[in-house]
Amino acid sequence: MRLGGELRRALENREFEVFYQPIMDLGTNKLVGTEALVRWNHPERGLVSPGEFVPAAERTGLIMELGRYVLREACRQTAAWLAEFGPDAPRHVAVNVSARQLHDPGFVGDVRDALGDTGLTPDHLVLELTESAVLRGNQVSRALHDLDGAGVRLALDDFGTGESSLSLLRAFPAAIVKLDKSFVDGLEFDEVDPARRDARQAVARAVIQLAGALGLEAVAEGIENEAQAEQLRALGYVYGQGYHLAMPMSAGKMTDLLTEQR
Ligand code: G
Ligand code: G
Ligand code: MN
Ligand code: NA
Repeated sequence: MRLGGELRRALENREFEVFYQPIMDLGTNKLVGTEALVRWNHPERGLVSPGEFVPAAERTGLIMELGRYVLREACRQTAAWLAEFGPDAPRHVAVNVSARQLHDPGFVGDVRDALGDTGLTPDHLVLELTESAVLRGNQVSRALHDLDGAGVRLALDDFGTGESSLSLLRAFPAAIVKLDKSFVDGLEFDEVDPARRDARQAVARAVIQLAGALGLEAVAEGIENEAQAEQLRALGYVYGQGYHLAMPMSAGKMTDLLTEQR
């Protein structure tokens, strides 16, 4: 079966599962939020990463239905954690949104419905968008302003890798920038090529300064060791995400973690 057809079958069979990766306060090491990351529990292949099927879902348009499922499930689960764990629950969930979803005229309505039906208030939801998704057209801009007006926060994902970061940040109601992991990777040292490390530090510093000047929160992604976390703290980063801090995990595993930390 071709991937497109297989994805439709998988959606019908409820083979997609939402994992959650903690977003941490780098100073206190407390969990502040999560990023929702979809996984495919394939009957033969096991857990399949979104890198392998999100592009196909985008091509076939199935991303619309899959995206609605992830959004709704992430809102439902986060509302449940807030009800069960109160102040110890993650304060927000960040959901990735594809360009194709953002261009759909029904997208803002889908977001409102997901919030309304699950009872999650908009201040607990973050939508992660890439620069290239945001860069296209007036209708997208209108949708983004509507979402911002509704109280949902918008994050620019993979920040620093896109085409026109600076002008985009002025035109777009972002609340959060996520420093791309390519700038965190090798931030701590590079014995072979120290200039490479210096260049990354310069980008990481520029992004935190820009965020400060524009009143945005910055989250550093892809932190894989303590030396990187240390560097980021020294540069002024408050929030971080990465395998060193916590892996993406199932909702059940996250609930166990929240129970232990309570
Ligand atoms: O294979 P890997 O796990 O690295 O792939 C992660 C990619 O898939 C990231 O770019 C991430 O943003 C994207 N992704 C994860 N979950 C979702 C989702 O629910 N919707 C969309 N559109 N992209 C997702
Ligand atoms: O494009 P986006 O930023 O949404 O991608 C998130 C992806 O990065 C997810 O697939 C997630 O599993 C992955 N990820 C999270 N933390 C780390 C990390 O520390 N190192 C690497 N290489 N990938 C990470
Ligand atoms: Mn993301
Ligand atoms: Na990213």
